[in-house]
Amino acid sequence: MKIDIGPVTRLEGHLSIYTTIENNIVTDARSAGEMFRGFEAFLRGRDPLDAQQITQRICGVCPYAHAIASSYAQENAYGVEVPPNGRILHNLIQGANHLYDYLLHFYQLSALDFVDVTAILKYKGADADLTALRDWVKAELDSKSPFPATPFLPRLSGQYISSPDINIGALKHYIESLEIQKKANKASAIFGGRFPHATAIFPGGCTQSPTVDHISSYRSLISEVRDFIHQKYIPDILAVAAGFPAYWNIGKSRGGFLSYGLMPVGPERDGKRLFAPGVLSDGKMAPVDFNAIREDVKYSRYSSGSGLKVADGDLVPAPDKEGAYSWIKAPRYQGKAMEVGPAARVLVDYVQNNNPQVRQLVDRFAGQAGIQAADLNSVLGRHLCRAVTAAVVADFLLKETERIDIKGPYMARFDLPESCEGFGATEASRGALLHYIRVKGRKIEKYECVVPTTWNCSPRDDHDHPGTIESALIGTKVENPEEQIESNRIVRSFDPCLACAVH
Ligand code: NFE
Repeated sequence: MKIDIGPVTRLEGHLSIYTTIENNIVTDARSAGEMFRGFEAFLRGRDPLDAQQITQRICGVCPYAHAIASSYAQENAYGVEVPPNGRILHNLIQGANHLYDYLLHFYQLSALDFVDVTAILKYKGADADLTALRDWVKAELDSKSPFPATPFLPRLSGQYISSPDINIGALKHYIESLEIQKKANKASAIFGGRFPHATAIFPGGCTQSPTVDHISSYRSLISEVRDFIHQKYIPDILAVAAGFPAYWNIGKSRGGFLSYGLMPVGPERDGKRLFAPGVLSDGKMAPVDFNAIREDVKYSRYSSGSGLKVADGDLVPAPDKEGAYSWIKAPRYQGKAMEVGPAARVLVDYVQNNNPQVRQLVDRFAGQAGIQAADLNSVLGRHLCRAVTAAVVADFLLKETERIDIKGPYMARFDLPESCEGFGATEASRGALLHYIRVKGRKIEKYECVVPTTWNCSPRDDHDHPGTIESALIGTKVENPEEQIESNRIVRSFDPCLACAVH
């Protein structure tokens, strides 16, 4: 039986998931991005120094990651030496965006897969936000309109959290988290200039000088976000995990794990990072080699060559291509699908024993849940790894502010070469993000982005091997094939962003 569970809601953009179900098991799954963008095509011929601005428009959720990857690529291409303040300001802007993004993903996009929103109907307290929520939910249940006025109902059938206290607490945090996300965005805008789409990020640093006032405002906002992470976000994730332990075994991807490492901690762009880069495949760790990445398009709506290296990437749209079912390309590392994102980032760091705080948090939470590190490859694992990243990043940002030298330079001086090329790699919230720039005659000759959701939501490759989410869905047992709350939970655990995936 073929069931289309798309367009999947509570994610960014247009994602269709086509499943085949036999005896309540997903025996096949196809992930399809439904909209063409074309950034790589219209970047050609532009001024290279506009790239970190233009590529931010790929997405309104993770714009800074694109600006940072673009800045790194340009620094690499132009041979820029980045002053310590430049590195720190990049990190402060990018890190605050990670914190915002994890809270948004958990509370607004994923929690309602587990939290019973109808528990609010019994709420008798005086909290104005919660009584408003109660009235909304009640109106929605009473109304027979097929077009709901709020994001809460209708919902998929399945088991939800039964404890009224946990449900009401999580709904309260759902509302509070909106204010906290605003604080994270304000913090990044202090140095970035605005949210989204920062004006101040530039290759080699930032156009906004760090003053004592800026630093103390930033610190106070991030401290509030950090408190929320520890007091509400992490306990809520652990409560969901305790209520749905089967989800440590549901949604396992079947390729490797790729992380480019997040945030340089020293002056070297390619030196040590807060989260280490690496490829974890068949239980073995290896350093990342950009030349091992190829993008297949056998099942993607492009007539350009398949299996091209990043630096040779091409983009010729072919909407009616025979057999193609997605606008997303199929990136592969040494021919293999890779999961990217929080679980990959944490596992790659954990296995290399890079960051002691990562190891300590993973061991503590895994001990509480009675799981092994390998079980982080799961629906709950991805949620938990976002929380681990958030805790580590928040502490790091506060320490980074202490390392700013107010009198030091915060931008690099450089000349734009006539011709050059460079790679820039970072971890966006959703995973490994790579930009490549080639400049000729001081204009962009080629620009390529290999983006987290492109890896995770990729279709079949040239050898007919499934993409990461496809592989995580295949084999899943579903109670109700028409609705598949299990498949929805799996897809959302990756936090897909289709604007990024197709770019
Ligand atoms: Ni549009 Fe993005 C992130 C990037 S995901 S959200 O995080 O890069 O593919």
